[in-house]
Amino acid sequence: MSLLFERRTHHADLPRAAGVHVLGQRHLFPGAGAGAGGLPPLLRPAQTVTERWISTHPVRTGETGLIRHSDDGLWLYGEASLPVPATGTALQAMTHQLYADLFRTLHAHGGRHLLKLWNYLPRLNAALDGLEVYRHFNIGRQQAFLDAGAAAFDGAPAACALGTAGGPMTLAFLAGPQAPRPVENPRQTSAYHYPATYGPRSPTFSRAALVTLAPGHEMLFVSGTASIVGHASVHPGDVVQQTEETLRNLRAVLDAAHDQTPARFALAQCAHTVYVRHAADLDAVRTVFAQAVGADSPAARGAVYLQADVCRSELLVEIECHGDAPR
Ligand code: 3EB
Repeated sequence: MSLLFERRTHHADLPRAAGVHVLGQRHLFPGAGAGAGGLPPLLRPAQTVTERWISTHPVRTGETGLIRHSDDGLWLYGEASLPVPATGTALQAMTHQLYADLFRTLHAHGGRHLLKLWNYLPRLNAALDGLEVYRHFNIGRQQAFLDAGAAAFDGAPAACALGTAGGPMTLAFLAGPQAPRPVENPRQTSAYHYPATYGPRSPTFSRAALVTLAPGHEMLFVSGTASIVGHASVHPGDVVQQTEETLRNLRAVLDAAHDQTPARFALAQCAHTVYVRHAADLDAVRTVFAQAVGADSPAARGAVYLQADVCRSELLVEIECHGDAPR
């Protein structure tokens, strides 16, 4: 039972081989206002992108509380989207409810394990009742992990958290039959151990999650990665150096993964999503990225660039990716 990822630039009725089933999908739209659907707007490629997680087995869909999910018996994809409340405590409570429903979903499916989460919040860096939206979110998220008895520190899933201009808060996740093997980055403090200067509760994610897709076949989900060394943001105001630092971090995460598996992942072969805070920085980021992975590599040709706020206001770029390899 295989899990596959595909990305296409035409979303209307993609022709697909018989026996291939959509576990989860999202459409990424270009242009201002596209974020109204709860996802960041697409900067590149120019046409709408459809991303799909597909299965070789039929999927069953359902709803658990706020979560809509689909399951092929092994891999479970879920999503939720809802308006963000107007106070900090209500935002914390809503985040907690979303994650509580997510953990209920996993429980109702035989105890599936979170592999990767995508979190999109409107006005991520704005202050709400004296605390950043992202920091309120971190409070509700960590508490929900603790209340569910899920790994909130070592063993947390891979994730990303980005900001949109408006619209609903959107969460999507992939879960699987086995707990992922967490990977940390020796160049960075584990995010779940960030000091309290970054918020009262630390973010809940591992730098990457190593997953066995099938015997002899591994997948690495690399979390959103930015220009952070130790726990400090570096190169404020310099998007080129931030992109270079981010790439050093991505390479360090892959190196750390290679200490845990004989599989060999390559940045040049991964599917990347590049989040750029300022649309005007797109070309500068693309140039650095293409140079690092090779202009003709699958990574450079397939990368998707989205315009989004990164979880610290001084960070201008964040890159996440995933890739598979035989072991
Ligand atoms: C960082 O390294 C950058 O809160 O889920 C990256 C990936 C970041 C995931 C999250 C935040 C998250 O801290 C921000």
